[in-house]
Amino acid sequence: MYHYYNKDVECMPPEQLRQLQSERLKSVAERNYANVPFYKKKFDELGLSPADITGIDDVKKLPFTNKTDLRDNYPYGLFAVPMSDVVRIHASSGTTGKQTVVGYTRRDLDIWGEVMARTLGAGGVTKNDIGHISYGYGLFTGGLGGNIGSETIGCATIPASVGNTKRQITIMQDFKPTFILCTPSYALTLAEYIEDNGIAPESLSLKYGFFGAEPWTDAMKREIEAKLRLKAFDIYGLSEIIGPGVAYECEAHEGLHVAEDHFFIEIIDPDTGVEVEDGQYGEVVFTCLTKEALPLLRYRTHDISKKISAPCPCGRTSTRITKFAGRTDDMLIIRGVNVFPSQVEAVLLELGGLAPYYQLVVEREGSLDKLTVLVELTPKTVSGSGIKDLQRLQRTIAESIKSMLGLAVKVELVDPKAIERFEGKAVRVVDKRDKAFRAR
Ligand code: DLL
Repeated sequence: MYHYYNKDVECMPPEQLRQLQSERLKSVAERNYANVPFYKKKFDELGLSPADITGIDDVKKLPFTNKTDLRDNYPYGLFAVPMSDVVRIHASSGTTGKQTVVGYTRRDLDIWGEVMARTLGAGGVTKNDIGHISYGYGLFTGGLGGNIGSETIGCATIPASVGNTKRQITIMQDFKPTFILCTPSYALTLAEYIEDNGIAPESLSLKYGFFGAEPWTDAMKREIEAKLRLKAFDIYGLSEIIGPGVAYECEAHEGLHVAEDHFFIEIIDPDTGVEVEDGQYGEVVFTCLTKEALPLLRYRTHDISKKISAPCPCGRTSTRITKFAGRTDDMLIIRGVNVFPSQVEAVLLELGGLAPYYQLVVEREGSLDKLTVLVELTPKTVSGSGIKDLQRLQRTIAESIKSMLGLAVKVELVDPKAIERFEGKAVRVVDKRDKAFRAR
């Protein structure tokens, strides 16, 4: 049996959904043209009038929006409502450049509550559950996004935020939350803490966990499920679109459902901007259909996924996409081979005997790029292996990565706990090359 927060909308007949999207697209094109000078200029340059947008297929006529457009119009230049209608501001720091500022009207917050409630509801959460939110509260959208979804369903909600792992575990033991939200890397940190301190995972009474904000593999998911004894769900989103709640996994665990009555999705070839064939990987692009404060048009996420055309057994009708492989800008190009950290993660966790912590270090030696994979051993592997076993393990890892990626890498085994632990998003790549050599 599948669960839903808003079954009527989530399982709406496809023609009705298209009709709704068409009406909403017309309205959002008009609002942007009338209220955002940046979009008016873009429309005018393309010789496009809002009246040319007559249905959802006309989305292709609209201009793309890039992160640089938000930065160039920092902080509020792309807002489509007066500041007096804005009730919340978030920002995403990013790794380079100025931060990106996003705003919400009261109605935008209602939409956020709705899509996050759908996300949690798809995992089976009801108002009888208790939620523990361990995403950061603050300008990052994870904490308050989880919070609004949990409260919208009517769950008792614990705004634990990140950090102080010992305290988090005590809260879980005492307050008995039944679900948790945090990054997959922090879920592993929590799992490690209870393991190290001899705490039984059952004493935490968690039934489900909603993990996202960074790429993670199915192997990582199995690891988290086994260690925390819960069902793990992938949740996706980005601040520019609304925060978490843009797409979510259901109990079929076969990809993510996009909340497409609010966020229209296209998947394009990042080089040409043209939509790829269904089932091909490409860059995900979203158009906000209902947002008021920042209704971005064709926002280029740099995230890579593909559409799944077969209907989902759960009956949801909106577009379903595969788990995210990574971002175009996380992709390393090493001697011509494209490498996503998540591919290395999948290899490592399949092998067994290794801790789920790793880091990719890229250096340039002469004219060649060199990739070193730091792999953390588990205490059990360390105590139970001699030098020869460890050398064999090192070779096996290098060979498995070579057969998966077609790339020779150097593998370094490191002691348990040698790799940094993260409370928020993990840093998987250390790029020591000069900027000029990075394929970004
Ligand atoms: O990370 C919003 C969020 C919070 C999503 C909590 C899920 C849970 P930003 O900080 O703006 O927003 O970062 C957005 O994170 O473009 C992806 O590259 C990445 N990302 C988010 N969710 C996933 C996921 C939040 N489930 C960027 N899988 C996005 C892979 C993800 N990558």
